[in-house]
Amino acid sequence: MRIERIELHTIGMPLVRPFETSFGRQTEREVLLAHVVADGVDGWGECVAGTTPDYSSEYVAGCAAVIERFLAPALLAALDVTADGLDALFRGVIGHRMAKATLEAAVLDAETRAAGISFGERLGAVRDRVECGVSVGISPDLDTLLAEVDGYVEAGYRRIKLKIKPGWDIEPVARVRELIGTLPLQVDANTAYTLDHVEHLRRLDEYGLLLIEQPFVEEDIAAHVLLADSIDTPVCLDESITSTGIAIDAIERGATSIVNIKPGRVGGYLEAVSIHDACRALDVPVWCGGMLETGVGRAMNVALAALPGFALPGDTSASSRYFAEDLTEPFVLDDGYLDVPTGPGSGVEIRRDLVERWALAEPRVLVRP
Ligand code: NPQ
Ligand code: MG
Repeated sequence: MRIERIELHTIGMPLVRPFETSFGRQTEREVLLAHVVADGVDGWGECVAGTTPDYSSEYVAGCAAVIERFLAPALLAALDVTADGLDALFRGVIGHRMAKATLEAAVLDAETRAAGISFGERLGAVRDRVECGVSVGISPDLDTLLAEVDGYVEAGYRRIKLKIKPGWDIEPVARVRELIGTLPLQVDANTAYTLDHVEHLRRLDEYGLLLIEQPFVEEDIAAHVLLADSIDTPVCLDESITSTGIAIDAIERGATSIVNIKPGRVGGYLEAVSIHDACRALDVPVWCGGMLETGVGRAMNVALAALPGFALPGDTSASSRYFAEDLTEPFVLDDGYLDVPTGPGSGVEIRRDLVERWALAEPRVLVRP
């Protein structure tokens, strides 16, 4: 394909409730969207970066800048763009995986729409629906937490994930376990602990958790190996896993026995599939993480989560978990599952009126020189 035009939109979407993690509290989701027009076909990609560089070093305005200055010019200058060729096209830019993933998603969307195939078909999906979990933020108090969890259980979610941090861990886990009985439960620390907490974290073993996600800083694979050796609860890496090579290394060193795959964090859906394939070859189960995506990113994540190695429910929640109104047709839970879209491309249509209504700035329009 030849890319004719790239538009960057930044929008703000109110969250149905504040979402608090060990690194911060969100009340609104700022979202960067890339819209490519290629041979008359539209493609949309969503950037998973947040407003501030707290989950990772990337953030919305930084992604927009690196796209505008470096990635989009490379894309617009190329004579024949394919999703498979983007890795080579973007090789001159180190890192900035979330920015690269945004354009990759848009190109994949355009490519699959032009070919008349779905995202699921393109990536290798083998299921027509996926099992869904939900990520529950840190609450002001235990009663509020229990009420929120109870609502998700009622809604049909098949797995609960609690955000934890020092001072908000054993007791919330104990109380939620008591509330939900044998429903699968896991925790996510978003790097809030240090090796000094190993003995404390061992107390989680009592609650039959599926896994503990990213207890330590992303660079410290060795610390995760130490924890994995002294705790029964499986250790699962999120922030640390930024490529297939790092995933294989972390698995071989014993730092992670389950892997959270987020396409944005690893540079795109094709790298996500590559990590899936590598984990499958090593018999390591994977699951699809979530980054408070709108329907655009959610549709693609649901397609990815339908690949055979995605053995655990993902953070692929319903639209209503985060938004009163989604940017696309809403994803609605059916018996704890979401259907994999079957239409061409991502299979969802973006509501252009909402992109306009929720715009935080004028769109940036980039064209071939
Ligand atoms: C995680 N997501 O698994 C992330 C963390 C996270 C669903 O728990 C803005 C941008 C807000 C990215 C909040 C879930 C975010 C964000 C949380 C990522 O670690
Ligand atoms: Mg996580």
